[in-house]
Amino acid sequence: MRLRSFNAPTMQEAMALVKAELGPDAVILSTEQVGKAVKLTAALDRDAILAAPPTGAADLDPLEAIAQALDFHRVPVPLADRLTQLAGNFLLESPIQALAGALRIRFPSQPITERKPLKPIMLVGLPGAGKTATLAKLLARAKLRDWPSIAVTCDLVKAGAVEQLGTYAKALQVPAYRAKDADMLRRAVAQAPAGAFVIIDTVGSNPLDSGDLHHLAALADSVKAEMVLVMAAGGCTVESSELAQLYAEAGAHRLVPTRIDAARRLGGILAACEAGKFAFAEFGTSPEIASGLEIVTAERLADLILRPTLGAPRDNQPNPPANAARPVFGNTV
Ligand SMILES: Nc1nc2c(ncn2[C@@H]2O[C@H](COP(=O)(O)OP(=O)(O)OP(=O)(O)O)[C@@H](O)[C@H]2O)c(=O)[nH]1
Ligand SMILES: [Mg+2]
Repeated sequence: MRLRSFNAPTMQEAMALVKAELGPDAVILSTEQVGKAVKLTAALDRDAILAAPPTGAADLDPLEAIAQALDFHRVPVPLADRLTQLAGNFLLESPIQALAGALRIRFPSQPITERKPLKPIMLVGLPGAGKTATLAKLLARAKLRDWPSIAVTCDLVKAGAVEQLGTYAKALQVPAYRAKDADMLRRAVAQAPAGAFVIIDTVGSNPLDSGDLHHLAALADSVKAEMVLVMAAGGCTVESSELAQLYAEAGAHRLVPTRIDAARRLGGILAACEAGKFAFAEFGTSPEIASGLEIVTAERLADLILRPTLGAPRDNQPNPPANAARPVFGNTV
């Protein structure tokens, strides 16, 4: 069996190298993100690979395991078929590696806190989606990176919304502003030191109401902000994808799925991401502000998708015991 590793900036380029060097019969054994490059390990002798003992929990045919899992999550059939087909290119040792390979191609990952955003980030989404909690989690991550930051809320409607932001901002020692319209938002954002991370909260919106979407687009436009959709996992796939598409049409390009820890089925957020042609930003994986936001790799997402059907328990982040030290919000909640 000839084993070879290939490094390239993108998966497609790595695949092209494999094909050029080993020919069309090469089998992808593993994929790995190494810094900004993709490392792909491939082999030529397919029979030898098939004869090797499986490394994962699955004694099932890997593609069958993937198809079953996608069905369990109610992933829309055309998307499930495409993912399974793509996963076939990453045969055959573990279904997690194969599905991760497919997810990496289909769902780009662009975390907000990987490098300091050049534009203000404006979080939008349905009422209760997790926008304000996500704002606080992003601020906490920015704090860890020593980024100067400011927070602005445009939610002057919900009772307690300003106080909610104020509590988070005070704990993180981040200046916080309220803005009831585009003019005030412009003035608030102008207070930010040069190069600061600017994050904007919005009132829960109704994407079926074009007035709501126009209002969000006007707010974003007034400060050249990037709209980021926040959406709770576990929703109906059709509903999630249709609503996501409306937010995409209003100008959102990235998606923060929240409540991953409390969702049994992830088809809704996969369908939403696909329908809106979004990239995944961070994922909300617990209500904890200090630890509830994760950069979810393709492998971790594949693991989350496959776990229920492979029979393994969900590996949720455990909540810390009530008396455990909470690094950022120790005295505020
Ligand atoms: N389990 C879990 N709960 C979360 C997560 N993200 C947010 N929440 C909870 O979801 C609830 C709503 O969160 P908010 O951040 O207030 O939601 P919002 O979108 O700002 O709500 P509105 O301002 O009313 O539109 C809160 O109880 C949060 O703690 C998550 O990733 N996991
Ligand atoms: Mg809110």
